[in-house]
Amino acid sequence: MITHDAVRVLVANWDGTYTVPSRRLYPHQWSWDSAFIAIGNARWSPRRARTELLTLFGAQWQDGRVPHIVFNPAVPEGAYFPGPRFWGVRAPSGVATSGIVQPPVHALAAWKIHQAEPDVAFLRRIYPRLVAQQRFLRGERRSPEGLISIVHPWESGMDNSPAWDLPLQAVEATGSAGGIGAVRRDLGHVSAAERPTDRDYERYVALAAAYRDSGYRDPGSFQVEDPLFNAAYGVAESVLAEIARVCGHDPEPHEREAVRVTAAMVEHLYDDGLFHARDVRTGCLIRSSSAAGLTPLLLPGLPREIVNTLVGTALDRFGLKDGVLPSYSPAAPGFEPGRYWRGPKWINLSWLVWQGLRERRPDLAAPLADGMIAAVGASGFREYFDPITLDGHGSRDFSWSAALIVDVVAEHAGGIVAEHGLEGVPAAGRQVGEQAGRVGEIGDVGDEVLA
Ligand code: 2M8
Repeated sequence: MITHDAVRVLVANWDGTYTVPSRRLYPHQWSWDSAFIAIGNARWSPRRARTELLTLFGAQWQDGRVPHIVFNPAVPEGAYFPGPRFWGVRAPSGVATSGIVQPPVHALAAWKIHQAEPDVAFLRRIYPRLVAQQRFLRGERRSPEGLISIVHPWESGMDNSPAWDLPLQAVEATGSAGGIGAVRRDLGHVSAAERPTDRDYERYVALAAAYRDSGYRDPGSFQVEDPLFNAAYGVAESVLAEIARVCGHDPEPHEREAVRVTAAMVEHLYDDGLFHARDVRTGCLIRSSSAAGLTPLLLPGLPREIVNTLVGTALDRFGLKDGVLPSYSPAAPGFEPGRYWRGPKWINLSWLVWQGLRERRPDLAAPLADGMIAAVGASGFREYFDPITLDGHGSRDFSWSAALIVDVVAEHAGGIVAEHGLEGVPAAGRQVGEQAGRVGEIGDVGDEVLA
């Protein structure tokens, strides 16, 4: 059963207080991965889901930023590049981290965990941390247009998107001794045809080094406002309003901020039926065909006519009705069906758009859910999938693919429910836990994190 297999992947990737995205390719804790993983874990072990988020926020910096990687000190430096020595920084807790961020989907995850198993004490504990995360973004990254910028393609989560090709041209690639190929670890696990080119990697490393050398303060030669990142920021404010209400805080500032950022996105990022990124350095829109441009569907306050136009774009340019959502439109130049973020279908991206469509267009949300299940049914819990053949690419046993499938199966009231239904999910967790001999609701998580 698909839920058993998914839980098995999540159990295998669990490190005691958090889950690695993939054992070999990504052997540490990643920020937005943990949010997606917690959403799936909430369905079978809410306690584990709470621990996942609290572990991540345990590495939050004084300024509120939540680093995109929290390094496991037990993993050798050479297992992942760039590792802790490259970033050269520690959180106040003492753990080594990176210094950049990822889309703030964590408030949404916290709220979903609470919905799966109400726990006001957990919400009270995580709320100030989520607020500090948003405050960092407003304080350090907000442009005069009122939008949040990212300073590295890695901060978008869609690292190798063709949308970044143009702004990356302004970045001078610094050569590394022996060539970047000598330090890249990813190519030891995944074929070069499925990963970014050396040239792109050189630019990623140059940008990260420059940001590091500025004390993680000054945006360097890459500064863009990304629709996915801003949609996540806006949804976080809407959800924080709900959390504030439960915790007895004032929801109004969050509601106002959600309305404000939605309006700024419509004014500055929307054009020709899709949201686009904007290059802060040139002031120009980067017109691309990235599925990031559909994720503002997540925003509850998005005007009706824009929702309708985005749905039209999803159908016409992305082939949504067949349940397939490529990360980049197959009709656009730059589309590559098997290369990381340049066209493949990713489960997290489908899930985000599915969230935005569930109430507004259940007729389209249902095939999208079927499409996610079909992809893992065809190729397993791969990191990404060819959107046409559903062939699997990138790493195997990839955590967010497993976790979000658990969530989709638990929620999706289609024909599949009888086979993999809601009751099946907690049962799968229990059974896999028993088989693994160490995973259950009690005693499967580090108590020090929950204490
Ligand atoms: C990928 O990014 C990392 C760098 O952060 C990498 O390629 O080494 C991206 O898909 C990113 O969105 C994801 O969070 C990370 C771990 O799954 O892998």
